[in-house]
Amino acid sequence: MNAMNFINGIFVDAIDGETIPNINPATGQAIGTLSRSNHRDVETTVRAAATAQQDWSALSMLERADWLDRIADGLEDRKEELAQRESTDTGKPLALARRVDAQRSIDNFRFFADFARKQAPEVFEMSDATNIVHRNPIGTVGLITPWNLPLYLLSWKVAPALLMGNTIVAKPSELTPLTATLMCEVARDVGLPSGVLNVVHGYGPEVGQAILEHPSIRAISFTGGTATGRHVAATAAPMFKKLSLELGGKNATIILEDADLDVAVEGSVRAGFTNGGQVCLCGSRILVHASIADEFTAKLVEAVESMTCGAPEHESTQIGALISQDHMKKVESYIQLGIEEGGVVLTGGTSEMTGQVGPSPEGAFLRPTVIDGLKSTARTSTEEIFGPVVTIHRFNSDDEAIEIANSTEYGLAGSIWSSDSNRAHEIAKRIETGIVWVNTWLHRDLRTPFGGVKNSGVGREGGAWSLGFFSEPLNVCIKHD
Ligand code: TXE
Repeated sequence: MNAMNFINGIFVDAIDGETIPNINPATGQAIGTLSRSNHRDVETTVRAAATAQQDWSALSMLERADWLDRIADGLEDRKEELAQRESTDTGKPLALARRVDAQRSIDNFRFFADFARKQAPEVFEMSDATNIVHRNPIGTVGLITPWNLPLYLLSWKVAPALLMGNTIVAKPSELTPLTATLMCEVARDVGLPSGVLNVVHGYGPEVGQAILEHPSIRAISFTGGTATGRHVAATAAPMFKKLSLELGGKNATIILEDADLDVAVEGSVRAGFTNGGQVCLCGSRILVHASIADEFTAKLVEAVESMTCGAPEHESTQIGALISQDHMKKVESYIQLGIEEGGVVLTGGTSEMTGQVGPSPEGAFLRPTVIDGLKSTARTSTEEIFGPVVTIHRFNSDDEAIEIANSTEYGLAGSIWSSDSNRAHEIAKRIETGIVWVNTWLHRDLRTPFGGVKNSGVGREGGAWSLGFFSEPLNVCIKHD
């Protein structure tokens, strides 16, 4: 199927008529095309979005919350199709796409609708005056999203942006256009006013760049790689656009010597290999207390070797294809680098080492890989690989674990596994990061702040943080008579 732009309530080709092939990474086959848009398409879209903004912002937040519920209902009706499209676009297991991508995309709309209904007026009384804080829309906002959790991450931005009265110009990853298209079909079918939600497809340096540069787009919410994020900031910041950047991660999974080993192994596998390790929150560096390291490592390798890899459509598949052949080559080059840096591959490796995993030789399949013996400062241990590869590091004290955890340029997430939650909490407070889980991973309460420090990004999204980002507060101070 072909993914066309959705502008002013209708699906249209790019003005220049150009397209990009869309490849299913599990088969290597083209499954359709997407529009290859540029600044001309963005110009048309911004005009539509600006026109729609007046009526949309005139609705109350509660009326807009009802629209979010209608979109959620529409997505729910097409949930299976949503999961199928996500799996076909990304190569991820269909079961995962159902459980995570489809479900959480729906949940994002529902969550923000409910959250809006719980908002209390922001009023600050003085002895002689009353302050009333209004949350005004920003106007038209630009949303740029990656390929790893396509609609999940896009809906995480779309829902609060709409709720706060903004209109949207969104650009999904050129590798995964299909579910953004489904969301637009739903928006059209439920009757969302034209021009409120617009999607333009194409390459980052072309249509993405035009969004960054357009003077009428007053805020950019971006999720993607750190290098792209740096470019986004350099382009948008001098125009004083509001910026939210959710970038890469190289997160530590810390196993203390008092952890329940079976629970820690299961958690480490989940943190390391969910979505083939292609989640910015994945725990790709496992830090384990030296006294239990051998036992833990043996159990981890056994668990990883029992994972089912292969055809995304099989119910039992835990690891499907990576996003593309190019990305797989990048991941393989890191495994090779790990070997050159002195690492020992305990299981997995490059496809040359392990042979064909998936159903098709054209598919981007790679066995989950565990590398031991690397210095914690090695490139393989500190750079984001974004694939099914974890490295193991030993520590002898809490201080040493914290030092290793903090020794990357990233600071997005992490997890600590221990039977002493107070001790784990004390360690968590000293990790330079945005979120730490204790004895769990990816356990999300959507009211909490989400985002990173250092090169993992700027700002937070989630609950009140999202409402804050997608609005401009206006304080009215009224002097009492
Ligand atoms: O991301 P990009 P890529 C990491 C991961 C991965 C690396 C590169 O390490 O290997 O980033 O992945 C758009 N102006 N993450 O290349 O390029 C692009 O079209 C405006 C982490 O896919 O950052 C896409 O829509 N937009 C991550 C979006 O930016 C531009 C998830 C993200 O793509 C642009 C994905 C430009 N000049 C990758 N150039 C996470 N944190 O979850 C590109 N884009």
